[in-house]
Amino acid sequence: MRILVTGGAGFIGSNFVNATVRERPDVQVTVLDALTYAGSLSSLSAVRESIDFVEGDITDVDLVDALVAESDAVVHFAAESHNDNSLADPWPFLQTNVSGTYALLQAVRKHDVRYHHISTDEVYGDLALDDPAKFTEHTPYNPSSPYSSTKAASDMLVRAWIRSFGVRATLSNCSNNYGPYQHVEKFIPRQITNILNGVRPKLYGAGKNVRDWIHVEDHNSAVWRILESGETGRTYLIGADGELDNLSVVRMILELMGKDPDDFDHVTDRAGHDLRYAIDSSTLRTELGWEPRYTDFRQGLQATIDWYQDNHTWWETEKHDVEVRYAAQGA
Ligand code: NAD
Ligand code: TDX
Repeated sequence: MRILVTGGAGFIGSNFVNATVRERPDVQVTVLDALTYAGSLSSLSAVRESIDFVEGDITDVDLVDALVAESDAVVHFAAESHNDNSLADPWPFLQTNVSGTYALLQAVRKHDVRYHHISTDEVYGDLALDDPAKFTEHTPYNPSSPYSSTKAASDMLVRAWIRSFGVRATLSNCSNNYGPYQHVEKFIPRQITNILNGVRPKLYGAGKNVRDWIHVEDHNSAVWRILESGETGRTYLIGADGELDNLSVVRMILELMGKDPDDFDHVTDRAGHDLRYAIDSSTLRTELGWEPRYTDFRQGLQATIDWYQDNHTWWETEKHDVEVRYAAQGA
């Protein structure tokens, strides 16, 4: 089987490629990645000899067409992925998330190639803090940010290409991932690397916002399960029942790193900040028999802290640029 992985040098994509090469010797992987600020070839160093790597943009229709023509399946991770960046400059989000997905859909349609679309729970908007409800496959789309609205738009394109052109596609909407190789702009790695640099963690607002954390390896095992056993045309929600408010996460990171749990700063809140995300993944569990393996968040967080501690060179350069950008926003 030959699979094309877009965004394979990013956080989730590189973990997917590393796991695939490790666990599935029968799969030949080609990565297509533009190596934006968020992509790094060093995340693929362990498997570099076993894969084909193409540096290129998913909006390049000729390149995408040629690569899709040679593939049995496409797993589409590539995206502009950070909400704060989408507030500062939405345009790259429109180009990559919407036009890039369009280019891929046209190519899989033309060559009749199986397609899996990676999306987010943020397309559903947010839930109230005191609402026991969770997102399901039937929750109406209601995105809040430029990032989530472009992800919602890309999901809509996939659904239309399934219905109108019979494209053999599945979609998955996953909750917040954590684990190794996550860019230091994101919440958990930002706080870990702040502490490693002797800087206090930065919490947006009061820290009451809730995210539903899942280890990246569990997200990727679900993607493989859907790719192999999912029904085309369907959307699957991926989550591991990991709801926690941001304040608790910051305090846990500080404690695990041997610091005073109150040793953090409150900074300017994100505009339009979604309150709570929560995923009901029962369909994936009952129909496809998937279960997460990382059920102890504290343990997964400790392993993630250890990874950042042991891999300074992976994040040091980006860290400086990211903090300059945050400082300009008062965050
Ligand atoms: P990331 O920002 O770490 O990585 C994105 C990758 O895509 C990078 O390697 C980047 O170079 C590449 N890329 C960006 N624009 C490109 C373009 N025009 N052409 C080719 N490559 C391009 O993102 P991530 O956190 O790994 O997210 C991967 C996917 O998972 C995204 O689709 C995101 O919406 C989705 N998702 C992420 C999370 C999360 O918690 N991180 C949760 C649910 C869904
Ligand atoms: O310094 C910070 N302080 C802080 O309190 C940062 C960077 C974030 N936060 C808060 C904002 C959120 O409530 O932490 C929470 C998590 O923030 P992010 O890591 O930016 O993630 P989020 O906005 O929830 O989106 C993530 O999950 C869904 C990914 O970035 C998306 O790509 C994915 O779709």
